[in-house]
Amino acid sequence: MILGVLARMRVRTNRNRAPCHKAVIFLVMKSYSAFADDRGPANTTDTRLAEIAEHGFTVVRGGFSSDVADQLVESLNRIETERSISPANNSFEGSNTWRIYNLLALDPIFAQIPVHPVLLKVIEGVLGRECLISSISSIAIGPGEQAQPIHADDQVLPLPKPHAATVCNSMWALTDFTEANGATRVIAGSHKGDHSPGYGEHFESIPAEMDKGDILIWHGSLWHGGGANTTSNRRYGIAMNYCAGWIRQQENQQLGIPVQTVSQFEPRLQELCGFGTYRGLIGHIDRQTPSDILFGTGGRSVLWDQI
Ligand SMILES: O=C(O)CCC(=O)C(=O)O
Repeated sequence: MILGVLARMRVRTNRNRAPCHKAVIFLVMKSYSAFADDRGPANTTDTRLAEIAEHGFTVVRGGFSSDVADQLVESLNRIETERSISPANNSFEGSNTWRIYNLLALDPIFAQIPVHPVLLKVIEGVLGRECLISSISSIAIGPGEQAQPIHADDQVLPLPKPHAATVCNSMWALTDFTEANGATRVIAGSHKGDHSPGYGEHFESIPAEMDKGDILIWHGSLWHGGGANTTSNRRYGIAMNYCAGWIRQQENQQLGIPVQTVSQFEPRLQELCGFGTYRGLIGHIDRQTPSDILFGTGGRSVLWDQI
């Protein structure tokens, strides 16, 4: 099956050595746009999981409609104006990049994103059913932005690499993502390396070009970064990030989102925000599941009562 995936990707396996301590051969692809359109029954959760295991990433083509993309952009533009959001102006978040964090607190329109059925199935396959939202933010890369330093999203975690995925992230293309407008750049196979990239170093990478409505999903150890935008338009994306249920979320969803807002979420979204427990144990309050206390759901027992 992997051979089929490689054929579809038209990759060159020219055995460029990655800048790793341990020999890891990264695949060098000319362009991610070489991916065939993968809508259709041949693309199952299993084929996507196999791509992530092998290359570190996959793309769901046509994951959401153009109308949804436009509505999301409209909401982001409104929030940006209302909150006078401006670029953070540091080397990681960028000087011409508009980021809006904690989106679930800001507009109900974002509640559909974490529970997207195709995306969530893949994430659960990588991180397990008890995964959590790590963060959900928008990233609008503006004209003139430089390429972001290549990094791995799990590189602050003190775990020897390579390790099983603790983080699995996605990028929703709200506009077309092209090499020119700052499509996310990835280094295929880099999630298998024994370390994270040195900050600010140069690495050969390829642009994950996508049509508006596509979703890029990657293993948290994959080396990647936002691209430079040399066009005169913004590249709008939503970074929908998840983590395993047993590590800390990047954005604090329990304190960051008003409880009244969370009470309106569907139960699965409440769980993803961290109002459940991991294995009936981690995150309990006085032997109870937080959502049972707050929203009167379930009455789920603590692990110790189940053994
Ligand atoms: O904007 C992008 O394409 C990637 C951004 C990213 O990787 C990050 O900010 O961690």
